Amino acid sequence: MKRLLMCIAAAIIFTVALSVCCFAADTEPYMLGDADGNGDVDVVDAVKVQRIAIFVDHDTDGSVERRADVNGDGLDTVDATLIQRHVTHIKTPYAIGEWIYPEQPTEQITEQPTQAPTQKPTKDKDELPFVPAR
Ligand SMILES: [Ca+2]
Ligand SMILES: [Ca+2]
Repeated sequence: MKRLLMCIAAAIIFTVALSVCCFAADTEPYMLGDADGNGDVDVVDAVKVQRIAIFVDHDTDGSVERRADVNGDGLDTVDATLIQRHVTHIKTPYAIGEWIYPEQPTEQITEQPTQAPTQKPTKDKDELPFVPAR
């Protein structure tokens, strides 16, 4: 039983840590089409996308899809083809090779009370204490 609770606690901690890491990664700038994240778009990126598309390689954290899904419909061989076109200087309608700067999360503005209470509620001196009837 104790081991089961430890496993559940570890799973919860891992999930929270992973979501924090993913959230942080989503705000980092990236080069569109740079599947391997080395700062350049070349044929290696196209091959990586092809390998993922045919399940030879894996995109475990979604970072490759984020960088290499150039047409925004999910990572597939079309993205690999578009990257190959960019590498061979054939024009595409996508911003392959350009840096993408995701919007930074904005701070939540919470409504502040307009005026703090200035006076404590007072008890009426003439008010008699409640005495239950017997
Ligand atoms: Ca690359
Ligand atoms: Ca795509």
